[in-house]
Amino acid sequence: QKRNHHSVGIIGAPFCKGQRRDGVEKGPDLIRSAGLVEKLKGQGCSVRDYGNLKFENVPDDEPIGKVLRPRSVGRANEQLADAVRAIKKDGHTCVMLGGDHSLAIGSILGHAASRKELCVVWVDAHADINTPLTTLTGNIHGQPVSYLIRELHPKIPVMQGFSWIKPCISARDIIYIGLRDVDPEEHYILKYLGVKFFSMTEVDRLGIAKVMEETCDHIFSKVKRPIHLSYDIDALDPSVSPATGTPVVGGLSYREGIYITEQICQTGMLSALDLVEVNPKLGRTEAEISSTATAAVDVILGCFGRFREGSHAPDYRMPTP
Ligand code: 4U7
Ligand code: MN
Ligand code: MN
Ligand code: MN
Repeated sequence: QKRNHHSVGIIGAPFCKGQRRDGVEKGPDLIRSAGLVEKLKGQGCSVRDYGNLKFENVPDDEPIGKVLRPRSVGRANEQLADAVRAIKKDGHTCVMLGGDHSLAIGSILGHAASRKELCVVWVDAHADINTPLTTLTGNIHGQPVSYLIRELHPKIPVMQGFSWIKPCISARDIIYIGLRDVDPEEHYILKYLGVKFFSMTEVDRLGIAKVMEETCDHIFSKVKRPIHLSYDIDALDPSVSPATGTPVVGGLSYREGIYITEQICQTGMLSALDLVEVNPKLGRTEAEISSTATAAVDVILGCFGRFREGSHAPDYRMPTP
């Protein structure tokens, strides 16, 4: 375990149109106001905050089939992809603060523009792999993965706002942790493609340590490669992070959620991180809002070298009397 010299670039994406509940666009500012930048600097990271994106309003954004607000989601992700590409070009590990999980489309595509060989670790209660034709809700935050996987490309209809999107990963390049609310159509897709996943059942059976060992074996089976960690706060149990749009009981404990980040950090390969689905408006009390914000910040800190055992500067010397 060596001392931090992470260089972090933060981009806020106050976007909510990938789902129906407002408030998730307030996620980036809530996470910042819980002290993210100061705490990252306090643990030795250099940080550049690129601020929040300003998303254009797309008028007349009628549904296409079941899919809701496709042009707004498509355009927002195009803007985000450009921003992430620029942050990677500047040499940072990119942290995207959402916003809803539809933003993973732009974040991963922007990342892949410079790191073609990337792999994705998707930490979520949900698989987010519905296609526009399997979705029951029409919400694009339940679909982002389907647009990114090459093997699913023949199953994706052409949609306005999405023509710039070219899939950038194979089914073997993504791994899930924390699943516990998967639609039947999504379960079929996971099995049909042979996608690797650790649902909460595997977390229970193996324990989080073995899950992370096997995760690293899987993603680094040939060579070590850049990791895109897409972390939906609803992966954590709602007792830890209640202020989110689609909470599901029986989630990761705070400790399991943080352990994942410590292990990803220790690979030395984290190249981009999404922290999404924090919705301050869905906290029923101030305590619920602040525990969700704290969990989000702690997930990010864990990704950048915070170890629970503590740490010290290599040049530290004890005071002598
Ligand atoms: B999240 C759902 F039907 N599968 O498609 C859907 F249960 O980004 C949920 O993981 C999607 O929060 C959840 O709408 C999206 C539903
Ligand atoms: Mn999600
Ligand atoms: Mn989810
Ligand atoms: Mn959710």
